[in-house]
Amino acid sequence: MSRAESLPVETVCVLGLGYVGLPTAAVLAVNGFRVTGVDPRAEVLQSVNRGEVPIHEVGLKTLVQAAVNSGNLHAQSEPQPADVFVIAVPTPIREDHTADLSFVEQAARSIVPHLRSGNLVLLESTSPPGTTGGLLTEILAESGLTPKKDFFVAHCPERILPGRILSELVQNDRIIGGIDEESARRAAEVYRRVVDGEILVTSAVVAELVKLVENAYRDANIAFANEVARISHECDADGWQVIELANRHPRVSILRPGPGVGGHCIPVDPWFLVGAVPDLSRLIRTAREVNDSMPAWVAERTLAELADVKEPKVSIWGVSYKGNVDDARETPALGVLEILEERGVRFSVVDFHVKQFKHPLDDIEASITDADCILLLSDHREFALFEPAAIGKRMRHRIVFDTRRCLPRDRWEDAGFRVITL
Ligand code: SAJ
Repeated sequence: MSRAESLPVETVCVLGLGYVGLPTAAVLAVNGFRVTGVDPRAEVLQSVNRGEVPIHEVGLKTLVQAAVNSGNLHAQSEPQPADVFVIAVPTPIREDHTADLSFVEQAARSIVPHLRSGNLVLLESTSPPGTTGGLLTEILAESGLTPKKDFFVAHCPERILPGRILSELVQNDRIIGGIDEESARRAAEVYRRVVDGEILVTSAVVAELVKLVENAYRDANIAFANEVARISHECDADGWQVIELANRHPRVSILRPGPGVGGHCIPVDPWFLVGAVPDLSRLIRTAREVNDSMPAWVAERTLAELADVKEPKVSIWGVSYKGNVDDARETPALGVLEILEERGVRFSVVDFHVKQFKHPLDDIEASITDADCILLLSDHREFALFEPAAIGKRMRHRIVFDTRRCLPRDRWEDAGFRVITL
């Protein structure tokens, strides 16, 4: 079989301009590729083409501006012919925890009419094992072209951490999994032009599993921390101290307990493993269940603290899924607030990063005035800077439940607060 020639890559079409696709498109553009960014959302296209960004991420605006001003990045609603297609669309789970691959399917189908001999298609979206060599390649083959001969496909999972996207995009090692060696070789060539980290080449299914295992590992470690926190609570011990002291052992490294695990990745990706091989992924499933039980536990502990207070009011500090990011979708805060609401507890939410939320966002003064308890759910850096004495003066009761251990405990206790941690 004679393969399509490998010509220097000049044009790239990135499908999906979200947390992964937009920074990826911008980094490719400032490195000399001519990039078309594709997204169905008109408001995203408009803002990108103006050199603005619809999401808050350190340095992203400057990068997108540079990319657009260089003339190398343009956003539009439909794909167009290119040397390389990069798919960076969401892969959520359905209610029943099965993978929803409809965005990958749509993206692949939208590439089909533009697919040409010699093209390379890269799947960055986290996907269940077998997706790249199966579903994706099969849809692309509907073009009439032959995979591994006319066109090439690789899974290059994104591994960037929201809050550190730009540095991690360039510095992280990249796993490149081809449906064959030639696909992997071609994909590695592209990433080598923009990535400082090492390029590690493997098969598509190994790359799929590596990405899922990374997030399942983090989920299990957080679940372990959460379980330790709950066991310690039952034993009247400080769970944070237990973890901190255990971590002084040279071979122990437990993550931080919290009000639950949010975001679009860690609570989702482990289910792809459970779905693929349910009988063999018992630990991974249990970790998910432990982490999913945390919002209810936090809500119940809050209610228990307020049991003797008439018509309590809670000031909620932070609702994003983690500290210092503006993303409140899939946040554990929603689960906590749902229970408080069901029990008729009044609450008022403060978040300096989040712009849109299910509940109204208040200013700090309004939120703490006459409050009986502060319930801190996201560790935004600003919260640690507040003067507890001034906060306490406005409150009815001085109770703070710091689920992230973000506040300087001594200062809050000196100001007369009862400080609760997990
Ligand atoms: N969390 C804890 N305790 C911890 C660490 C995190 O409760 O010690 C919680 C956070 O508050 C948050 C959730 O876990 O609710 C997830 O946050 P995260 O910072 O661990 O991860 P994400 O979802 O922002 O990004 C992860 C990263 N994966 C790993 O670190 C293995 C990132 O590298 C991936 O690229 C990203 O998922 C993704 O897109 O898959």
